[in-house]
Amino acid sequence: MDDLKQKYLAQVADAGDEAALEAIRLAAVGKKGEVALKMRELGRMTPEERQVAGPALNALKDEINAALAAKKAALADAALDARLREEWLDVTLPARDRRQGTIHPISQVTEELTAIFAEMGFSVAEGPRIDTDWYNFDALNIPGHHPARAEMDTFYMHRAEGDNRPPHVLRTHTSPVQIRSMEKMGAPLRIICPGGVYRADYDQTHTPMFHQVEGLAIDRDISMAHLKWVLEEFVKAYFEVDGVDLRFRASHFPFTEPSAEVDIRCSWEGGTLKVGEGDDWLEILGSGMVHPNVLKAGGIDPDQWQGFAFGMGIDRIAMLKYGIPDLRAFFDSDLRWLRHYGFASLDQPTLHGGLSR
Ligand code: 2NM
Repeated sequence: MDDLKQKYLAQVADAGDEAALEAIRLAAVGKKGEVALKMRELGRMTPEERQVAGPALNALKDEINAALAAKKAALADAALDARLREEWLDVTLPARDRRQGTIHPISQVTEELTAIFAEMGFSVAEGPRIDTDWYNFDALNIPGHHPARAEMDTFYMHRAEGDNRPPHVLRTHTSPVQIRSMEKMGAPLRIICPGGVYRADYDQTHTPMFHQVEGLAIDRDISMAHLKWVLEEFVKAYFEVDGVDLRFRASHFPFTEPSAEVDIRCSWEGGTLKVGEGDDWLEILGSGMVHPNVLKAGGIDPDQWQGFAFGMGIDRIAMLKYGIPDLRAFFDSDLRWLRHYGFASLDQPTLHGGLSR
């Protein structure tokens, strides 16, 4: 028995992998292994002999099993150590300042306006780009016959024949996110919703996917005066000028009443845009007081709460601020364009550190 023990413990110690251990286990303590064969001899022994040999064989079996288990654990530890040595990575290495990639102007401008509105107490809300026509249209007081709903402008998701669920669309504005936010968070509410939107349109000034930011402020007694102040602060901070004139022109949107389009005073002298001086006017956004039907759709009582809302094109205000002439180039992924108009990846826009450098 001592020979058996020496033999198998030595084999276990020498085993290089799990397959070798399994072979040893079968040969030693498996059903047809050497220890099992010895146990079969117990039947031919005298009771006195059996009383000595039985427990000794069991102890031998236990000892070999324990050695196998210990070796298996040791092999796994060694394998893990090897992997850790192999796959080691120094996460404290400083970032390379070589400009490999750049931040796209749309991302840059989104960060800029997020910083500006955050300072005024607005948080960022996001939602799905594919939504039901209820969130995209009905909840926004856009009736079934409204031209904006026409197949021409809206991308409708394909439905299999016989599938009678309400239609899904690619959102045509970020307003459905505002309805979802009203439902989720209730009033008072102060949010901006930046993100990609879709309309079936393609020419010099339109791409089928573009970016919008919409703002919404709901409280007990919010008025157009609050809207005007917020927009003035935004325009000054965004265009990095000390003063600006805004012009509110009466307009119409289904989701606001009254509604206004907002122009800013500017000059185009020498072909470059200067905001806050000159005799030209530049339309940059639409706005108004949220229609009671829209508040109701968001689960907010229009007798208790009111709010203002506005929306503008991120791509468009990016072109204006950074002198980018062609909208379509935004989505061409041309590396030369991205290097020219892109922003350094480590410069985060902040109001104290500067929005743009
Ligand atoms: C605009 C113009 C005017 C707007 C309205 C809402 C909502 F969901 F709160 F009713 N969000 N955004 C709005 C109002 C958008 O874009 C030109």
